Amino acid sequence: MTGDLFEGLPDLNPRQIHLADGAVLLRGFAGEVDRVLLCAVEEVIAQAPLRHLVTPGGYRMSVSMTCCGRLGWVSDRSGYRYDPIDPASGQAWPAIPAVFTEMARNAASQAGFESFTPDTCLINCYEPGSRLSLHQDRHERDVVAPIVSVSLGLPAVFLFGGMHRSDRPQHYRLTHGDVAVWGGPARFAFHGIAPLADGHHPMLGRRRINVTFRKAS
Ligand code: MD3
Ligand code: FE
Repeated sequence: MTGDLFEGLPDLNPRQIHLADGAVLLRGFAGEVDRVLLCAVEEVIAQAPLRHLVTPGGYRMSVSMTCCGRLGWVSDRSGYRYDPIDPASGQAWPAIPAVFTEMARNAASQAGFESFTPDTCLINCYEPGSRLSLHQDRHERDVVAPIVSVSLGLPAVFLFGGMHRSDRPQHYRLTHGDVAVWGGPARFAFHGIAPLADGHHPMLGRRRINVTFRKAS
């Protein structure tokens, strides 16, 4: 009967947070599969090592990254693009581990996007001080499909802006196991990650890993 006491009171620690039209944060959604996800990340990194991209403007990014799936995100003097070949190996990117696809599909479904099948994953690795400046993700061919992200390791401050770079971003703390689904109008919001604070995570030490799942091709 204790349930009655709390009925009608706002949930002060919700697991599913509505961020914007089409954007949902699923707190701890990947908490139970974190080890399996990290094993899969390690498998990808063994075949396509993390690297610091150099922006078309000549700056080395503080975040290191790699990819798996049909396409990968590459950058050189000619610009940014999705490419079926890993320039570091001259080979195709590793296949998407089954556990990635399943987790992304379940999260998308939870957020109301049925039958999401990602074909491309980006893996970002942050160390203390690494940051990702405000940007839009608009190079994917399928822009109706959402992007799903999972955070592992050290917590980060996620900056969620509006449709214009100059819109003041809202701040959200993303912690180990948090999954977010970005669809609808939110798909084109400016977003970024504030410089990572130092710390220690039991599984990842001084690192944060973010994996995003997309339909890019
Ligand atoms: C909102 N990654 O890989 S994940 C990226 O934590 C990227 O590494 C960040 O931005 C990271 O492009 C943020 C959350 C995220 C991912 C894609 C989005 C938020 C998004 C696309 C549109 C709007
Ligand atoms: Fe992004």
